[in-house]
Amino acid sequence: MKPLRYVLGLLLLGPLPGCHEPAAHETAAISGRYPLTGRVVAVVPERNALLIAHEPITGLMGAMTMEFSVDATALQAATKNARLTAQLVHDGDSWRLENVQFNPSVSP
Ligand SMILES: [Cu+2]
Repeated sequence: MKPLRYVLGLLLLGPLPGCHEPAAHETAAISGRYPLTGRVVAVVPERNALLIAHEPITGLMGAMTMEFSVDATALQAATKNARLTAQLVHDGDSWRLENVQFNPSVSP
């Protein structure tokens, strides 16, 4: 019996490093963009990354806390506990956020 989320992952995306078991190597190069909403848990400047507690991403992964690469502008603007929206970009085997918008006024 396969969990529903595993089946959805196969249909829509394929393997997700750190989130699911790799299912098919040939899908690793598929790129995609997904809207992401979450909260900054920590700023990780040594890896140009933010540790983010993100909400479920339909067809991709459930809610969890994980690191995403961001550009220098987003890194400098980020503050702990800030709410944010962004585009999650899956490019090959890298995961990064683009169009990061911080919304500190939005209640958690
Ligand atoms: Cu995740």
